[in-house]
Amino acid sequence: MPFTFGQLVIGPPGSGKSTYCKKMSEYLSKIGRKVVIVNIDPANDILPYEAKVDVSELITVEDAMSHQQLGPNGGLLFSIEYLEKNFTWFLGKLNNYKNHYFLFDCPGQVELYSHHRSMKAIMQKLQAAGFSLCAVCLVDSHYCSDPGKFISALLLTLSTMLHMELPHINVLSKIDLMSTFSDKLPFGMDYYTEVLDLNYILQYLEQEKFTAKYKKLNAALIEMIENYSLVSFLPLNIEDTKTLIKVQQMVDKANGYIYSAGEEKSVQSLLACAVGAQSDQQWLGETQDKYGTN
Ligand SMILES: Nc1nc2c(ncn2[C@@H]2O[C@H](COP(=O)(O)OP(=O)(O)OP(=O)(O)O)[C@@H](O)[C@H]2O)c(=O)[nH]1
Ligand SMILES: [Mg+2]
Repeated sequence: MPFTFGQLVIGPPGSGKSTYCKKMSEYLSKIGRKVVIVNIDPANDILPYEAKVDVSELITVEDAMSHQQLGPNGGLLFSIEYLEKNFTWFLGKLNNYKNHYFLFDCPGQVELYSHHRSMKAIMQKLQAAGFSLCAVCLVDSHYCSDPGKFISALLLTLSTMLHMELPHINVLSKIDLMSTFSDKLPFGMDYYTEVLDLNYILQYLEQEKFTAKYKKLNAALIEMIENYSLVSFLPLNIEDTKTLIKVQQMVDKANGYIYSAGEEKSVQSLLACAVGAQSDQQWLGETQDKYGTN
């Protein structure tokens, strides 16, 4: 069975998921792919793109809230569970777009990816139906401005990677804004993207007036994150096509798109990825210089 390729675009609220789907779709269309954006955020009422498949045709958060007497968060979780129950409807909609590349724009409720079971179940069903997906997890670079926030973002990212069990690319979004808070960054961008020795950031946390218990907790969290050694990020400014291409190349490798048969540009893409891999450090250095975070 030939694979259908795509990206599951996830991350905390406001991290840039919908904007990423719009820009990635524009870029992929330019290089000749037939792209479909699927909105699976039932609270997304204003979309910056045309969603060919939209979960709000099935259910909206307002429906869930009023019929089930739930608050906004409960309504969202109910809606995703409802989508899981109505997977046949969902797959039917997706199947209208044979030979397309899919971008799934997701809600910002992070519990959906870190421990709730429905989103994972939907992805497993899609994989069983022939979809080869890569999770693209966007994290706002503003989290780097505070050591405690950065550690919590790392922890969330790690839990998401372990829970979703998908090929996974983490992205530090809005790096164009990093220079506006560079006075709060004790390290260069590579420290945050490569997740270098976290004991250094612990020292900055310890300068703050927190309790001994809080410091001990963070030391234990850091040790766990480092032991897994799974989390790193690609920097992205959505208006900087170079950074978008880098993400696309890594995603193509992760979901196997570059190895797909019948893809005209597969050799070209393979070469592009190989070249990218050789100069990763150089590329990161250039990006760091460009965004003034050295
Ligand atoms: N400066 C800057 N702003 C960005 C970038 N990417 C997204 N934004 C802005 O960030 C804001 C939130 O973007 P969205 O795409 O709506 O974020 P989202 O993750 O879909 O948000 P929710 O769906 O509410 O969780 C918008 O104002 C975007 O224009 C970026 O790379 N740089
Ligand atoms: Mg959105």
